[in-house]
Amino acid sequence: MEVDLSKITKNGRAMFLAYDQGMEHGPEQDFTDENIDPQKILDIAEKGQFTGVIFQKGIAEKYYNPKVNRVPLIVKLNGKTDLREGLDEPYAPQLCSVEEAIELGAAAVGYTIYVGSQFEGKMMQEFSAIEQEAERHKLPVIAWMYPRGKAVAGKENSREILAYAARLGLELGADIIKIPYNGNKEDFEWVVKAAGKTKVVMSGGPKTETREEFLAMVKDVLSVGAAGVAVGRNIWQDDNPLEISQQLSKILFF
Ligand code: FBP
Repeated sequence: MEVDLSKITKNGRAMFLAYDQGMEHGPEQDFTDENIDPQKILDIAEKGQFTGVIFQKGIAEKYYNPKVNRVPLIVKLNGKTDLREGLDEPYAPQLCSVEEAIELGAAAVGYTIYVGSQFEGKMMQEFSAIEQEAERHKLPVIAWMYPRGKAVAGKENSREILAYAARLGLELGADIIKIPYNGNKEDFEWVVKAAGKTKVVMSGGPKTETREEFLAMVKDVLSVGAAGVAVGRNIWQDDNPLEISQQLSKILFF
């Protein structure tokens, strides 16, 4: 059964603000005095009219108030740090349940699968259990489909592996997949086709040198059928996050 995505999309398009990098990369790598404060990111998500803000449960619990905040909450259910050894075979354990996410006010949940990792099977199993539970609550599930690990080393951004990851998302029952763009429109068109009825959103990656570069990538992926973006650093590391949010919103919705 197809789940209703209207709470986390506008005109069928998604504009999600990702803010789980504190866990994934650590404060030194990504944050300034300004954007280390989750409240500031929540304000950007609200004022920038994002269709979802992505938090881990701890930030959701301390900063997000479903009675006050209008931007829909997407709770990331698994995660890992950048510190562990053996990162060439990554595994991000589940840290939050679907039920907990619902109590926090979630309109959707997210989970990363490192496609190609030695622990891929474990993540596929965890994801499947989440998907089953979320479906019972009619809650959309977003899968971060990230090729990683020795089996795909050097091929993470290839058309073949990205399309494989996208297809896996469809076959596992994801409602939306979030996947990197390799900069080649034709490749991404194939990725979108591989995902079938599962919607595809572009994950942002590190901040590009210019805004134009980032916005051009957004236009590219939309032109070949992507349903939007789930981005973080390119927004909240910008000198004027609200201005770039408005530019992004124009591209997505007008
Ligand atoms: P960005 O737009 O900042 O890249 O955020 C997208 C995202 O998927 C985050 O949700 C996550 O924290 C991060 O990228 C993971 O990046 P990576 O696995 O490449 O280090």
